[in-house]
Amino acid sequence: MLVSSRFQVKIKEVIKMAAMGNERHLAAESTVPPPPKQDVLRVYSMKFCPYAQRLKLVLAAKAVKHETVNINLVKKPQWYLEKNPRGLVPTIEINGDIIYESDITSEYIDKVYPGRKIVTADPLKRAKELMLMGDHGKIVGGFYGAILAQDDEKRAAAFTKMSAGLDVLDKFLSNSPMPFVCGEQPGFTDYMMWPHLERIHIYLKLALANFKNVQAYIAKMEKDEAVQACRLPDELHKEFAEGYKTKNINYDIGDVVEYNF
Ligand SMILES: N[C@@H](CCC(=O)N[C@@H](CS)C(=O)NCC(=O)O)C(=O)O
Repeated sequence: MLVSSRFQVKIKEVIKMAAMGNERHLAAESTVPPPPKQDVLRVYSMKFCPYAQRLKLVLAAKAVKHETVNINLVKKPQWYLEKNPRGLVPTIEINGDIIYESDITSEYIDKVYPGRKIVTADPLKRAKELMLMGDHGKIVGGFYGAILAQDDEKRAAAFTKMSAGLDVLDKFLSNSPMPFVCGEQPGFTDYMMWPHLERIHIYLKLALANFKNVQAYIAKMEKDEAVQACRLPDELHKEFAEGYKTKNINYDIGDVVEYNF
């Protein structure tokens, strides 16, 4: 059967979007979903959350099957706070156990599921990656500062902060013979850093202007299969960021699927 190329693009787009989970975001009035079935991994997420995306990238890189329950973080259900008292996503639930925090859940997944090992095993390399992650905090802080800045002074301060972190990453990349922070292919640290870099690349591009190594690195990361699987359309990201900025968040934009618990 002949399938039009426009239709194929649409299918590709739907597959890509599905990795972040198109499930409706459950809000305060929702009832607690039944627990996941035996050995089924459930991820509590939010489609546009960069921290949930870290975990989703690791799940995609290791091809770990899971189900997604999306949470409305502005109107959080009480039942969700009982699972994760911090009220943040991501959280995972499996066989009655709950784990939260993006780095902790991602590292747990890497340890217990088959597939390639994502966390760098070499202690010296890992220590250097952890120091880099410390500086990545400046990129993250600057990123939120830049989105929420109400005036030029605050925006400039946020860009300065972002630049300080990007400068460290740029130098790290220029001093490394490897294409990715973790080596020949993206690993844990690449996936922990990617979601905020992706967003900067999508809607704060100017911040990257002076960092040629970071730009080249982003271009390489964009070709990674896990990165592509977790990529939402730029327009949707921009729409969400606009709602975030104006405190008028709509989580259920783009495709939305209902649950069949
Ligand atoms: N330290 C957490 C941060 C997660 C986080 O901030 N997630 C945001 C969504 S992107 C959230 O749940 N926000 C809800 C809130 O702040 O109440 C992690 O690494 O998982």
